[in-house]
Amino acid sequence: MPENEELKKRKRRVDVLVISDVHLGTYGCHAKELLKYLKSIKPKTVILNGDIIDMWQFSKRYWPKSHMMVIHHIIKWVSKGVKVHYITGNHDEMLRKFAGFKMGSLEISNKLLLDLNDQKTWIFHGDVFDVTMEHSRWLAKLGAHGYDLLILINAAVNWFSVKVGGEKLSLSKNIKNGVKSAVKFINQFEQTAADIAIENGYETVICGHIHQPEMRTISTPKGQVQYLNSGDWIENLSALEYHKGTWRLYHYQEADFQDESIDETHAEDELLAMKDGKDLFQSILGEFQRESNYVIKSSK
Ligand SMILES: [Mn+2]
Repeated sequence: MPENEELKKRKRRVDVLVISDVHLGTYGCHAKELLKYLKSIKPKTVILNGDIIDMWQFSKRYWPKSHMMVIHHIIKWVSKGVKVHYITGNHDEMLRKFAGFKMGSLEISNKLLLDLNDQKTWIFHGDVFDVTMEHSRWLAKLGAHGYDLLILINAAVNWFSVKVGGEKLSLSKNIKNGVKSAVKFINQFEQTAADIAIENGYETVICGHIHQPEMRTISTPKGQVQYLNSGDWIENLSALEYHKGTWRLYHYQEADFQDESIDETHAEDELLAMKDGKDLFQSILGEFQRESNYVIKSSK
């Protein structure tokens, strides 16, 4: 490939990359822009903080090459030994039963606790706040188990809601109800995340889910915490980058990538037709195995 030497030099080093709410498999996903961005950096650790593949809206008809190429790129990182954490969200909750799964440098989990420069950093998607927003503050008092309890409550409420013929409760509906309530919701979300983080003695809390990129300190009478949100790749095209001890909120700018084009000829030719999230997961595992076999062979 002609890009090799020059592009490698230009790749920006990042200690930790956090992206969320990519929603691969939906029309709104800016996969090409994301791919240009991913190709421009060289991360040591990658945290995919939920809703990366949208398995609710996943349709057999819409799975463009650029979407598969994003997965390819991430798998390539895994096969090169880049640490990749896949944290589940509500649109990829089918993966929640795979929490604890490890393969090479890939790991699936529901939440993650990292020590970054002695800063206890708590990372999770955030949909667990949806159905319990008003009551979740007391969960803070339950300490470390509070989050697991939230996951259970959320699953139970959604199960019940679907059983009685309703829909799963989702944030997008709250947003459609008006900007005012959306602003209130976002504030409440950020405040709840901060409260629970402070209660547990975490210095930094990182969420996704509300598609609202953010980086700010939240103070409460009990202390303060750095609240970060990686935003999304539907509207904001944003990410979080941690490098040399500092967090930065990245915003995609088309002008930065004017000369780059995405060569789609290397992607899979067939459109993937899958019945559900489990099939997609199996297919991604297959991709991963193929990619790592290739690496093993070529390193011999
Ligand atoms: Mn979400």
